[in-house]
Amino acid sequence: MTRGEPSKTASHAKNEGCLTLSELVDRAPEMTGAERQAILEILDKISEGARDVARRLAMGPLHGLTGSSGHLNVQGEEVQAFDEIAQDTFSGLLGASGRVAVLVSEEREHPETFPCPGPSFYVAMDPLDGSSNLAVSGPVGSIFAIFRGAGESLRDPAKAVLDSASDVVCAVYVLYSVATLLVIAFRNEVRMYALDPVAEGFAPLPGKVRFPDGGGQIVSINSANYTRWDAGVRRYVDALHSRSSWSGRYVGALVMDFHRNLLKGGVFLYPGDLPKDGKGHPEGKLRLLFEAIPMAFIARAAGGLATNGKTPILDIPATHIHQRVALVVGSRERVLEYCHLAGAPEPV
Ligand code: AHM
Ligand code: MG
Repeated sequence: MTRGEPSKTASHAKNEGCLTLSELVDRAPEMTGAERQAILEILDKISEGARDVARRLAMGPLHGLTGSSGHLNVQGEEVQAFDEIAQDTFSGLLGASGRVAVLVSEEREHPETFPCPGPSFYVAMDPLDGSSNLAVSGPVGSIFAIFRGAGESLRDPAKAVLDSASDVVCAVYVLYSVATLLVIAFRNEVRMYALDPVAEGFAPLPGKVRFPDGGGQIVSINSANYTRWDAGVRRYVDALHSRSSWSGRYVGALVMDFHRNLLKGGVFLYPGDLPKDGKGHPEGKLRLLFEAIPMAFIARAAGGLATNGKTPILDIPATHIHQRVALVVGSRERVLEYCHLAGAPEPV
């Protein structure tokens, strides 16, 4: 694959509504020429890593790589073998790009810093989201937020990333499922690319990605936590149960659940839950930098909304790299409905 130019072998690539990566970056708002080149190179590295991770995931069961690595991560969660493989793959590629000055990851306690001669960016990533699904060959993902670097000396890289977290330039997720999809958002549009495993490149799919008209009817939430939610969330779920016009769908991999709701219409929720038997996530389970901010940015670019139930996700101050938040993200209609029924302020 030529740098920044996804494979065009798939038939849909001939459609006029398709954009190569470089065409997409050229249309993105508010960037200098040098920044566009840097972003294109970062996206190129993410594509290369996604292609590699997809190939290795497909071989995972044959190599016995579907279980735990035997370690716990910084947050005390079991690290799967593929969490480490994806971490090393993306960290290696992004670090060597000369375009990423700081990389923070769900899998690393501290930021990594890299030499960066020109315009630089900071990247936050969840290298393998939903990795517990690998035990059953279920879908998983990778998530990236790209922030504009402040261009200062990096005496405190963690602070530099936190200070830049409100300045998202681009957000990306990769879905590894029956197909491998790359979904890229700038402020003005969301585009989708599919991996052609024969040509070994990503080919563009036609058209902008938007939540469907009407906002859809799908609700994705882990209902096993019902008794540990606050009254507003329980009221919302109770109200859904008295209706016929909704469907519950939950895979347990944010990328998959979000992606379905983006294409079909719906909302994903992971609210805070009160601790019980030593388990629980009172602030929410998902991470602000690695999961909530990139998905909120993509949702907004696709016409949707995201909130923690009090504040729009993209307005929450980032105070800690591994900060957790409650997350309600999806179509505008479904998120506003949640706010109405749960008694939460509207995130607009
Ligand atoms: P991970 O990034 O460590 O895999 O954890 C995040 C995952 C999300 O993908 C998913 O939405 C959520 O955790 C599922 O959690 P639960 O099993 O508690 O429903
Ligand atoms: Mg995750």
